Amino acid sequence: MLWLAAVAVLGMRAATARAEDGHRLWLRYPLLEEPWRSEYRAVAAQIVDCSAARQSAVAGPLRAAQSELMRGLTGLLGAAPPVAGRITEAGALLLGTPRSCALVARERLPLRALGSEGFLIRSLTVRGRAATVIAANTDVGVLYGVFDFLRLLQTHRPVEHLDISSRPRLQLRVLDHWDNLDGTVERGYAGASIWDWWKLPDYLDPRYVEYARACASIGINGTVLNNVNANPLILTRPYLVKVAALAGVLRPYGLKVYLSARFSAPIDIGGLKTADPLDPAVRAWWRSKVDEIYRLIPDFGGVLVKASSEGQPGPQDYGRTHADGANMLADALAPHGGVVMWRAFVYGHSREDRARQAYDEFVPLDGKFRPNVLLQVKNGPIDFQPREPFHPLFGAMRHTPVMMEVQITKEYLGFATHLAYLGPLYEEVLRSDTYAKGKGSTVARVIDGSLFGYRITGMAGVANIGADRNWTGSEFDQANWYVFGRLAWDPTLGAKAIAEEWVRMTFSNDPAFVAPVVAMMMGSREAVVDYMTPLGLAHQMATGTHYGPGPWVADNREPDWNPVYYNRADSTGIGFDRTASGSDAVAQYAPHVAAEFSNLRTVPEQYLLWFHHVPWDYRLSSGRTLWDELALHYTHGVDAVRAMRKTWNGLAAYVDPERYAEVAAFLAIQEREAKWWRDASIAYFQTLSKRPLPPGVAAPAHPLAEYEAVCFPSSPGYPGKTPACSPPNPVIP
Ligand code: BDP
Repeated sequence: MLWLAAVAVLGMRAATARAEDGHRLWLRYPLLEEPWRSEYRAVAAQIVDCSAARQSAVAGPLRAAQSELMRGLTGLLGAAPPVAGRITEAGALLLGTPRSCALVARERLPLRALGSEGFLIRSLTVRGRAATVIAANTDVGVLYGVFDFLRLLQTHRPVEHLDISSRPRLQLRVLDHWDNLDGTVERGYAGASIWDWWKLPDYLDPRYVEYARACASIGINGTVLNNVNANPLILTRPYLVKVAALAGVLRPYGLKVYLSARFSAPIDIGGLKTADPLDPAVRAWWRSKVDEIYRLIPDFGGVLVKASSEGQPGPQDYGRTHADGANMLADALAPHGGVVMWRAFVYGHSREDRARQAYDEFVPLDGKFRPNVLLQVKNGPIDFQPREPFHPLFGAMRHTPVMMEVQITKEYLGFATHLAYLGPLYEEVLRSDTYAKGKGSTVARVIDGSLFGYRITGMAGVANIGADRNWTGSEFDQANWYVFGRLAWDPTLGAKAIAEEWVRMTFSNDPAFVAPVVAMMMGSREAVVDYMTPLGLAHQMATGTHYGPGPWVADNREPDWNPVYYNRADSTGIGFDRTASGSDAVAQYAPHVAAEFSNLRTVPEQYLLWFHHVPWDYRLSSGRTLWDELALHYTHGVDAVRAMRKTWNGLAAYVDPERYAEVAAFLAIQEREAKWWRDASIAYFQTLSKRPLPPGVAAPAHPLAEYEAVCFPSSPGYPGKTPACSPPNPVIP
């Protein structure tokens, strides 16, 4: 009988519970258990709507803050606390700015240092009653404060004696969507674009608000709506009207809209014969185009530009410099307060070493850019690899604000089905020391402006968001969106602490779940490095799709599209000599760093083959030969994924069945493909090293030819491109 009753209760629960499809991200607000529910109820017994002018009735960040607080508390506490115009009981929550709330003004809180986006959360006593105030100088600051307060509740932190103040260290915290107007997403693995250009501006998908809430909850304050490989049509009036409609939805959440601009737009849509940045007609065209944009979107953020790179038009087509191009746009935007984010991702193919090019092109231009130009530099000198050393432009541009671009989408890290938490990757770059002004000149201090006194600062992440129900194509990829926002707010935060926050909010606060999952996440990126590109290897991915191994690929038209260009493996050894005896790219770093990287004895082993061509029998710090160590790293990568699977298999009891099953299935894919990477890479490199595998390392399961034959007729994230292989053979041996 008891058993039957239990089954019935469980059945009812299952029927009423909302299916967990990941859609609510880290903003699930599930009903808290005791003792937290009672504790928090005491602190949030009442919400005080102190807005004298009732500004909160107007759509804007303050109203968004109030409704988020309501939504959060209703979920977490089981019922919404009453709202009153003044404090009537202990445990009141006050939110507002000194302007919107007389009570906040009366408390004389130290708000000045918080700037225009920071917030303060403080426990205090008002007229003898315990209260908590969430205050800021601006409404959007209040919104960020509310999300922070809810985070405390969601992660079971004490809230009786709060004294928190926080302000973002970076000004522009931006998502770059590589979304095309036809709804596809370049390097997107979460389905179609979330922007439904066809139905805009008349239909505003409720998803846009959900997106804005998620972004605001982690402090993201800007979004570039379209692909850097930009379609000029986005700048035509019909599309600008659609953009304006989106901007209207995102604005109450503190999100500014930016667009990627195609440099040749004056020709493409303006009917001019040239896009020469020094041509008066071209300059006038951009000025009037920008004026038009601001008439529609008064708080438009500015433009992102990929120019003279990978076949995109740019100032170099007219014999002009990047500074000429960027300044022309900057001049058009300056009267409106807009910025230009000019990308430093440039490469042409004649180069001996692609890693050198951005530095060589931009360093001579330092000081020649207008004050509203930021140079947007990828974290590493090549292209979003599982691991790269930091880009030498960090620390080299003293007079030009440099912002960092990272990829949140996992183009080179196994798409959505490989679990790789990118927090450690971002943290590794941010903490790298450029030595530009001696020890302690970290990349974080370059981009937060404190090293060189930049007046504008920022960080951009290439979004991993799509129309999939769970937004990012996998549950765990949500953590990469999350950690990007948190680190852009404060680059000194730790990847591990952020992972823990995310796990607690997204899944469970149970320590028996949190600890192993955080450990799994923290090791996951290194596992990918090991099974794909250990010891400083890079760009070993198959052509075009960048999915799966292709270390043997040598048949691309352009040398630097070929993995062999990067691995330089031959019978003598492997690795790219970037020291003085090779391309000397190492000289682009500050002398202290250059000395460390160029010396075989001091270069960190994780960058060994990035900087050096090393004989197969060279002995590493372990005492083992390079060949043995390489084989072991590949194998460790596979073992690590196996261990992740085992961890997850033991956690079914803590997760809803839907999300549990998805993660389990993806980990199975990852294990199979990690082995594919290991086997294929070892099979290929062994044809050159001609050495036996060390003890404990299994031989590849299949002959090299079978790995070489794998190629996919279509793959996500590479829209409209013909497969770079024939015949198609998507069978992984
Ligand atoms: C590469 C991608 C390509 C992008 C390019 C970029 O493969 O799709 O267009 O970066 O950042 O990683 O512009």
